[in-house]
Amino acid sequence: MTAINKPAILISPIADDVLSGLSARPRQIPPKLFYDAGGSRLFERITETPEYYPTRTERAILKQSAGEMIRQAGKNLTLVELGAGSASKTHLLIEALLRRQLRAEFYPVDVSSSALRGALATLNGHFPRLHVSPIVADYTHRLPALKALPGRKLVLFIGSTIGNFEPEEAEAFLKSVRRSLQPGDALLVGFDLIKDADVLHAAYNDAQGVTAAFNKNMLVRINRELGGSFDVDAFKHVAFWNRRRSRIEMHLESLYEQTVWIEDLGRGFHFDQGERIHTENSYKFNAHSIERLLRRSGFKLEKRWIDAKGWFCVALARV
Ligand code: AVI
Repeated sequence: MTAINKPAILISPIADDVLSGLSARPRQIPPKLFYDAGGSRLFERITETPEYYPTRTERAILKQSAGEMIRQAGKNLTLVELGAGSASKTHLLIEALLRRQLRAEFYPVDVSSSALRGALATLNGHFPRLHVSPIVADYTHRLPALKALPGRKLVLFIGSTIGNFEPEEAEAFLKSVRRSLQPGDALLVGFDLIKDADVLHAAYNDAQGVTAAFNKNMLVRINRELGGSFDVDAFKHVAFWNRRRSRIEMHLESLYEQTVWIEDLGRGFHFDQGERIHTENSYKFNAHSIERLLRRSGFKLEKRWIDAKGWFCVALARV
């Protein structure tokens, strides 16, 4: 008898999120779906637009105060970076660390193995006294066993990614980081601060339209990975400051009444004119909300560094 091998059914890992998100009311697609290779490149381009201040402001704070941050964190540090990507801003902290320690261990954690490979190559070239051990993991689901690592840990969560979590998710996530650490270990987090609505609005509506392309890339990705038939020109990028909830919201708004067929989901989705898909929240903080989030998560805020305009904050918290 000949065994008949059933063909494997290849369903993209984004299928569940897209099906449940587009079936929900209001419709929503989680922001993690932005970051395929094209989306990650578009995000890098956003950070270079004149309007998008967070990346360059955080970098300037690190440039100015990395030495103080490392001194404040303590002696004999082991660095861990969650969502390290290419670890480009981390160079500033590593330089400061290696001015105080002869050798150091660095554990960059990221879902993207290609980003980590890039980080490894550049860091090895730059810092011969640094031992880099990349960890490929989705740290939002399961943190690597940090307790087993040697020395006092300094966990970096920079880039204001904490703002892309819903408040209860941010607290649950920081609690899980807290549980993976020991007393005396430290956490360095980047927070984007509440500021003039015009500055916030411009940062998410850049004149070149890079953020719009980043937002619409979600539809491009669904077309490619799930056989979708989205006409990206039939949706417009919408981003606005929601003062009451202290967040920038991003949406994709249907310009006409239309039905979009998604082959791999075996169904169509009807959109009314003006109907939106909610794609991202980017929460902004103040001194009070930063202190409260850290305290509720089991950390004690120890020191903050803020730029002269008061636009961005890097906070050091202790277990
Ligand atoms: C990655 N994250 C901190 C960015 C932000 O500002 O919330 C993502 C982004 N969305 C639009 N522009 C940038």
